[in-house]
Order: sequence, then C-alpha cells, then structure tokens
Amino acid sequence: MRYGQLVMGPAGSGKSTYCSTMQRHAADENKLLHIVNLDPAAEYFDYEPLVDIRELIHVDDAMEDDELKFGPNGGLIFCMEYLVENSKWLEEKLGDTDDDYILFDCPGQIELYTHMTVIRKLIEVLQTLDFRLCSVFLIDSQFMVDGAKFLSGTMAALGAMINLELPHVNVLSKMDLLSKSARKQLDNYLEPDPQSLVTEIGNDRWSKKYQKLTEALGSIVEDYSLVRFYPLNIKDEENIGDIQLTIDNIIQFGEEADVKTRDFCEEDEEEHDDT
Ligand SMILES: Nc1nc2c(ncn2[C@@H]2O[C@H](COP(=O)(O)OP(=O)(O)O)[C@@H](O)[C@H]2O)c(=O)[nH]1
Ligand SMILES: [Mg+2]
Repeated sequence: MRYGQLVMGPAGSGKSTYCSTMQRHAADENKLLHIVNLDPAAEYFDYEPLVDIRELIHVDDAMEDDELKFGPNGGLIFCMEYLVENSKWLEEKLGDTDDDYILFDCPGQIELYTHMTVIRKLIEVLQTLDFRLCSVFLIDSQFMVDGAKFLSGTMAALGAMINLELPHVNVLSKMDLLSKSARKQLDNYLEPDPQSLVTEIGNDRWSKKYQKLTEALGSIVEDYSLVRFYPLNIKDEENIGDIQLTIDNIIQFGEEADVKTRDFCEEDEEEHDDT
C-alpha cells in the first residue's frame, strides 16, 4: 500500500506552504514525506519536488501554442488532462516504493475540484498505483470570519467532497494571521449553529430575502455533520502534528504495522493457552 494526500483549494490558500510545513514536521520526527508538484502554473514553492508536472507540461506551453491558444484557466485544465492522458509518465516518475507517503500539491482552480472530472480521473490513476488517498481542502481562514463567507466556503468544501468521493479533511489555513477577535468569531462557527450564522449574515435585502435558504443550508450542514474544519497555525508544532495524525488515521497510515504486532501477540497468547 502507498499513502497520499491530495492538497487542494483556491489559489493562494496555502497549499504549497502546507506541503512544505508537513514535510518539515515529518522530517523532525524522522519520517519521510515526498511532495509532488501538480501545479503546471506554479511559480514558487520552497520544497524539492519528487516529481514536477512542469517537466511534462507547463501552462505556458498550452497558452503559447499557436493552435491551442488557451488562456490561463483553459491552459491549466488542458495541462491536467494531458497529465491524465500521459499517466505512464507519472507512474514511472513515482516509481513503486511500497509504504511511501506523498503529498500532491494541486493547482488552485476551484472548478477542478467542485465539478470537473479530471481530478477524479487522476485519483483513479493513483488508486491503480495502490495509493490510499485523502483529499485535504484548504481554505484561507481570513475569508471565513463572517457568516456569509463561512457558508460559501462550506459549500465549496462540500462540493469537492461530493465530487471527488475521497475521505476528506478541510483545513483552515493561515490561522497565525487572524486577530484575537477574528479567531473568536471563527471559533463560533467551528461548531456551526445555523441560527447564529443567520443572525450574522446581515440585514441587507438579499440576506432578508434568502434568510430561510441560509437557515436551511446551515441546518443541513449541522444536522448531518457534513463539514468539519481543522484550523491550522503553521507556527504551532502541536497543531501541525494533530492535523497530520488525523489524516494518517483516515488513510490508515502505519496501521498495518500495528495490526502485525497485535496478531503476533494474540498468537503468542494462544500458544500459551495450549500449553
Ligand atoms: N502567515 C502565513 N502565510 C501563509 C500561510 N500559508 C501560506 N501563506 C502565504 O500565502 C501565500 C500563498 O501561499 P502558497 O502556499 O503559495 O499558496 P498556494 O497557491 O495555495 O500554493 C504565500 O505568500 C505564503 O507565504 C500561513 O499558514 N501563514
Ligand atoms: Mg502553490
């Protein structure tokens, strides 16, 4: 079995920073995490990628091509489809190390996750390579400190969760940038109470007209525990460790080793009983 996180979310939400932070934290615990850059338009990241999609195709290739003539968005989607069509390239680059753990640093176009199929196809490719995957959906916490934005972020996260059909973790990034009062505000939403969201959302005409809709959305999210957010402050090592552990548990990383030990003990006891 191989293990992987698909790190996704809007542009600038902190995906590349998340990957390098997790890699550094794991290294401190003598664990090896690899990072694969899957963003064909990436300009900057501060890690050494195991594989870089830009070696296969760069978004500029699609935009500068005289026949294709894509803009930045179309170019990016073209690149992702090109990657899936050339999945042999990815397969060779990834090698076949058993029990390895890879973070896939994905592009920032939200439509890739919420309603397009190309990432689903990529997931299928990775699953045939024996990867057990979790999607990690990042949202900048600064955009989540008012009721309407919180609900809209929740819907985006829910869209990705339903579209990708993978175990899914939502992470609120950049918590270190929130003021104390903003942090407090956000804390109120982390255990969402639909009524408090509604009273937060304001009194303009739109909000009044759609108050029932807002209430209904809030209730659905709360009643079915559909969406949960994990705040991440990259300056807090304990917090980083907690999120890593949550995700490791979801993809059962390291569990096989535990099972082996337990089986061994039970056998031991049985042997003991027999004698
Ligand atoms: N203070 C702070 N800045 C962050 C954090 N995460 C990302 N950033 C900054 O936000 C910008 C975008 O981050 P990046 O990781 O490149 O986002 P991406 O487009 O989702 O890969 C960069 O300037 C980062 O330095 C964080 O947790 N705290
Ligand atoms: Mg990035």
